[in-house]
Amino acid sequence: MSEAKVKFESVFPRIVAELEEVLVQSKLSKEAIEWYKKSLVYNCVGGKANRGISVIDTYRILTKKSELSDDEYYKAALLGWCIELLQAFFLVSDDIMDASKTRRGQPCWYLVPKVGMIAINDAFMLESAIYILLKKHFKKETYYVDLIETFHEVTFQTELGQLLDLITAPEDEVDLSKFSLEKHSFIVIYKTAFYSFYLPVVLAMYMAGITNEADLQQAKDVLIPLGEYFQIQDDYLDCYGDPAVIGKIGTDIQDNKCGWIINKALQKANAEQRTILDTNYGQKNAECEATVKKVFLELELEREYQEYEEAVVSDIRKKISVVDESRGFKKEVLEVFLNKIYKRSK
Ligand code: DMA
Ligand code: MG
Ligand code: MG
Ligand code: MG
Repeated sequence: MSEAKVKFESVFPRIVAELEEVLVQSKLSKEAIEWYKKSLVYNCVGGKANRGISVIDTYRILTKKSELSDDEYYKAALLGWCIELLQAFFLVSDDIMDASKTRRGQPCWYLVPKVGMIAINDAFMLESAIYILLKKHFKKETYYVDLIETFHEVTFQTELGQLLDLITAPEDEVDLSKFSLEKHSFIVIYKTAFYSFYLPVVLAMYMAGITNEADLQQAKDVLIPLGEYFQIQDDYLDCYGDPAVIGKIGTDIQDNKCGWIINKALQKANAEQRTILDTNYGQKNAECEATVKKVFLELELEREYQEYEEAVVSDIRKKISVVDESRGFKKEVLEVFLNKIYKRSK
């Protein structure tokens, strides 16, 4: 594990203790307190924590400080953990809605014995923790309201994205003619790019005091395409990734998802292949899924993906190269982000 991640994770027990204290103050039973702690640990730890660590990396770059004081580190890490809590809230609910089986190499939270649909309330409580922590640590800051508004706006954008993702993938009505790469792009920008890419950077910008409208816009102009690329990687890995490496078993084909791979397949398929896709995509059984994957193989979508990746990365690098650093924003923030995800396999 990287040094940055070890340090970031070492902060988490303190966050759990702070949240536990709120329940103690509210006189909750020991059983309830233990439940919440278990949900926090199970759902927040064990991932890559890229989003959370990016807040700290970005803050360091923007303030030009290679070493942060303990206090400063804790504050940046808190914002990072607030994103990880938001992510946990989305993932617990996403796994129920997508009928997924595993996450981060273990059963999805709703599949853990005795949890079941209590996971829905647990998801809400993961989200609520964000605002408890923000109030406790940032209430006195001039940018407190900006933090809260940003979390609320980005949460709503993600929920809009999840709504589109779900209604574009009805369980009982497979109609591939409704899919398109344009729809896909819209869905993934909303469901992934805002909270995974724009949010970590904008939080660090608020903390560093670099909040000129033009700089927020510059950040967004690169981070949204970067987030779109990241979700296309996620779509690719759903089909071609190794479950032992990505920690989850792909569900997109059986779930009738309007993912990148099927959209590329639809562009390239001949009439015969199209018929096979029409009858096998979105069916809840492994044979149909395997048949779909066979067509994907014929269509050489892996090569298609590699070409896409090179093209999009070169485009993003161009966008980064014209970023204006005169007001305090830094290209390096974006370069670091891109390098973290380029050619990722998990
Ligand atoms: C991810 O969509 C979006 C959110 C908001 C969790 P997804 O269902 O493709 O994610 P995963 O592949 O991790 O289940
Ligand atoms: Mg999912
Ligand atoms: Mg999903
Ligand atoms: Mg996915």
